[in-house]
Amino acid sequence: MYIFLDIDECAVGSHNCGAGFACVNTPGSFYCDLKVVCRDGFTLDASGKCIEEKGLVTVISLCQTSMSALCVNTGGSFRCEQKLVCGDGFALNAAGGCTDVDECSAHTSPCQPSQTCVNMVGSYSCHANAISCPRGFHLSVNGTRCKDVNECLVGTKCAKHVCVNLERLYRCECRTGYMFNSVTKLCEDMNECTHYPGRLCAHKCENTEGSYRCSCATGFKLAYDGRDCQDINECEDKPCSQECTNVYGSYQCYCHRGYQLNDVDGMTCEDIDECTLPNVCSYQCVNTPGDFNCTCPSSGYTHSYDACTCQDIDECAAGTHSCSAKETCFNVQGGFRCLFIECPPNFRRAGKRSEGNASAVVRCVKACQENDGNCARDPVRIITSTALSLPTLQRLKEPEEIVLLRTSAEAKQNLLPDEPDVFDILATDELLSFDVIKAAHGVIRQIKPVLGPKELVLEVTMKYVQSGVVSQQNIVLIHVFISEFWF
Ligand SMILES: [Ca+2]
Ligand SMILES: [Ca+2]
Ligand SMILES: [Ca+2]
Ligand SMILES: [Ca+2]
Repeated sequence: MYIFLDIDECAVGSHNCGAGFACVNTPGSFYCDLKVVCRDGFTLDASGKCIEEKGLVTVISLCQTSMSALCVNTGGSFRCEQKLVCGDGFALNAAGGCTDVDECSAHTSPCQPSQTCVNMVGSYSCHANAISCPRGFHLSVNGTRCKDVNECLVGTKCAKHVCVNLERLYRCECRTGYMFNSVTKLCEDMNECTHYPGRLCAHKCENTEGSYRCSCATGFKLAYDGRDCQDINECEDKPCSQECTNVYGSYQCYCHRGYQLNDVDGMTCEDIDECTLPNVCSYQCVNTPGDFNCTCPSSGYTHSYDACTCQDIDECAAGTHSCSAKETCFNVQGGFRCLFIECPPNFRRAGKRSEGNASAVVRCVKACQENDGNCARDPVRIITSTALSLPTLQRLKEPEEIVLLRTSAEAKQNLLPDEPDVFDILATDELLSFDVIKAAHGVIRQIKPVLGPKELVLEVTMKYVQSGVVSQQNIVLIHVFISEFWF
């Protein structure tokens, strides 16, 4: 900015205003003004009053007295007009006054291009331009105009992408996988998975910075095109402990007979413990990998054809017994017994002795000595001895009929009814595990479980009663051999 120091020419007397003119100071200059402006036909006298023009002399003197007076011929006369001299910055106007010149409106501004010209009365001033450029522009070096800012040269606007400068703004040409966000003005990762749903990957799409990745569901692998999914043949890696079958998207393990698949991993074949299943073996079960064995007691039994049940060896029939010639071999479960049954006194053995007869029934018939009254009066006529082999029955739901007592014709006297009237059990075990009942025939029943090995004798009487008197009594002795096992 220019600073003007004004000199008051009127005060210091350096003006050139003639008499009758007033010096008027202006900033930077001054001008001479008529103190009184007289209309035509009048003129200003020396005292500054307008007087009617009387003659030329006065006027001449007036014209002569002023260097700045202008003599104007009027045809036969003249008049004296004030010749105005305007100071710098002023121009004579049509009315004969001095008017301020607007220097700023001149064709060429008196100020520097970077300055703004401000007109003042009699002068002007230059002010530095205060140009405010809009966003995206900056002032040119000489300050005269706004130039586009090349944002691409400043910082890293588009990061690793191409920055393109535009008038007032810029844009980023994003690399593949990125999209320009016009709000943030940044290249942002494109989420291809949501942008093209279901079109990029056969199974699963996973967005990544600048790209995306396809992946497959369990049981599948990514194909070479990076998009499709192929079934994995899991069996190639031998995941199963035994047999493997590949299926689409998975695989299945199978086990050999005697094994079962582990519930948790579905891959491991585990031996089935058949021995935990009920009734697998009749005696003992030995589990083995993939199989099982049944064992039998160390003697007296053999495996049946199915290898699961134990079968008694009939030593009497096989001839492997050790009974003497006088004894009867009686086969029992798990062994044999050598029986030697003798008839009691006053009884004789009926029928022939049969060797090796497993039924081992010995019938003794009363044979009194002559004149033996007591013997003759004893109603016991026949004592039958026999043997019975029973398994151990752990539980009895209901009485088990074990012997049916049928009376043979020779065992009773004539005129007696077919069946005895009263059946009675005289001897049994201490737990009273057996009884006898009279049904159509007499029936000996086991009514409680008996744990073997155990041997006992059952004694049953059968009475024929006539007129309140026991007319005949038969006795049956049963040697019961209860084996250790249920077989
Ligand atoms: Ca992406
Ligand atoms: Ca598969
Ligand atoms: Ca097994
Ligand atoms: Ca046997």
